[in-house]
Amino acid sequence: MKLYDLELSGNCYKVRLFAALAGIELEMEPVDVPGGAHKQSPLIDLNPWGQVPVLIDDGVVLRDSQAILVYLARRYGGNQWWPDGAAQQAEVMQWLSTAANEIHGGPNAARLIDKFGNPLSKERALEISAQVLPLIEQHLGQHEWLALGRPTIADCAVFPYVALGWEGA
Ligand SMILES: N[C@@H](CCC(=O)N[C@@H](CS)C(=O)NCC(=O)O)C(=O)O
Repeated sequence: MKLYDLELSGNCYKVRLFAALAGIELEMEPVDVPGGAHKQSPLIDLNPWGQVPVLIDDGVVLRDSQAILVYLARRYGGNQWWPDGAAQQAEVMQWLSTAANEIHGGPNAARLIDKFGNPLSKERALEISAQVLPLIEQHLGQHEWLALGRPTIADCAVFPYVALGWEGA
């Protein structure tokens, strides 16, 4: 199983974190994103979005860290990480959406501006961060884990950009 990876990427971090916790072996394929390799073949053929992470496993090609987490957990991780029940799956899914939406637009965007010079609105990134981070703080003040009272891929999706948040404070 091959992961097209960028070490500094929080989205790639999500996949590496879960793989490490679940004991899934990844063949790492570093992508020279600063040099533009993600916009060229072979990456662009695998992911027309021109982004990492990309996972290849057994003929399956996947982009998007949340989708990769669901795939890996479902196929290799067991029920504890991605449960079968409708309500339980939706509870985890709420947090995957938070990672892809508010955390992406908040702490991730602020870090992109400060660390990589991306031309995004810092004001807007901090505004979104100021909305989402207290909600996470409040939730974790009352729950040990984000969903289901145990570690799930929700934690793997949310943790990296929150932990790296100080790089875009
Ligand atoms: N929704 C995607 C976003 C992926 C993404 O934004 N990847 C960044 C690295 S963290 C990237 O490849 N950026 C280069 C670009 O967009 O040109 C995910 O969750 O994996």
